[in-house]
Amino acid sequence: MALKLKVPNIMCAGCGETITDSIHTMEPDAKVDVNVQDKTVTVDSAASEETIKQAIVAAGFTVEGYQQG
Ligand SMILES: [Cu+2]
Repeated sequence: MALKLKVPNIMCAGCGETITDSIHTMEPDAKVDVNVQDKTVTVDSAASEETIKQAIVAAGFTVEGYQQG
């Protein structure tokens, strides 16, 4: 299941790495793709959207919404 999350406070590639690391802490097998320009995070994993959202929030970012794809 792929999820695309809008994370408006992504500012640079470093933010993307922080988010990716946080998601991998909870879901080591997740495929994470951060688009700094669009401020979106695409995650392909078996985890629920709530788990992914929590990982992003735990890293200090805000999730504005998500769509299942
Ligand atoms: Cu940054």
